[in-house]
Amino acid sequence: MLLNNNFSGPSPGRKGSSTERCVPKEILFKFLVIGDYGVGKTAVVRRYTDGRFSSNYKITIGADFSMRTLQWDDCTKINLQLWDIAGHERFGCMTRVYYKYAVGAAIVFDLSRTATFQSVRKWLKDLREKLTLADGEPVPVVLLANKCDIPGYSVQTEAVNRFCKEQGIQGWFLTSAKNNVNIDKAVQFLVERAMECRHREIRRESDAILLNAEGCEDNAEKVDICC
Ligand SMILES: Nc1nc2c(ncn2[C@@H]2O[C@H](COP(=O)(O)OP(=O)(O)O)[C@@H](O)[C@H]2O)c(=O)[nH]1
Ligand SMILES: [Mg+2]
Repeated sequence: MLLNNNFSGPSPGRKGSSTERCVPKEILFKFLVIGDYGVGKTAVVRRYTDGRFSSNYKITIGADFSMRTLQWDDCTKINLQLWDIAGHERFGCMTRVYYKYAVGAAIVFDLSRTATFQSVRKWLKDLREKLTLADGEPVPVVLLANKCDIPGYSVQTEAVNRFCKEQGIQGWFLTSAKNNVNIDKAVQFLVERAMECRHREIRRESDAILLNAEGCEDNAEKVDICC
């Protein structure tokens, strides 16, 4: 298992005021990086976590994960785990194990190979069948149209737009792991969506606690009256 733990300094995320006092928090986000073989999943992950590109990656067996730490705001650090799932594992029973506890996914395709774009639909279906957030909502997804450095690519951007709208994919980016185009932006987008889901979950939990507490007060009053 590959572990690159880079610390990246002040976040592009939401800023907290330095005068505000807060309890320091560390969050772990597990993100999946999925898509057909050869689309550049390993290259994307290495670019994001190492800042490097190689034209010759060893084939990924099963799954690797790499880490990068983000300072989200003055109080919050996010430890981001990027799980690079081998393309040939697709729809096998192992993906279910790798998907577990993930809170976001980047689906990658190769702009110069139309078939890899057509596969995105299957990857998305597989993901949504096997994984939901704790509240039952689908995990946020970002689509990476990779290898945009290759001139004259065959997949049309209007087709990607249409597909994302139709499938409820929140965002997509033209990326190049080779030339470092939009990789940080795409991951940042996913982190923001995952943070929104996390806040929704926290709100839901505190509402439930509040409701329970109100229920207790009601019961307490009833007890008072009857005794
Ligand atoms: N031109 C170009 N080649 C890329 C890019 N990303 C990956 N590659 C190449 O595509 C091939 C497959 O990449 P890899 O990351 O191993 O794909 P994976 O099987 O999805 O993990 C390798 O030769 C990479 O160097 C990119 O953005 N542009
Ligand atoms: Mg790989």
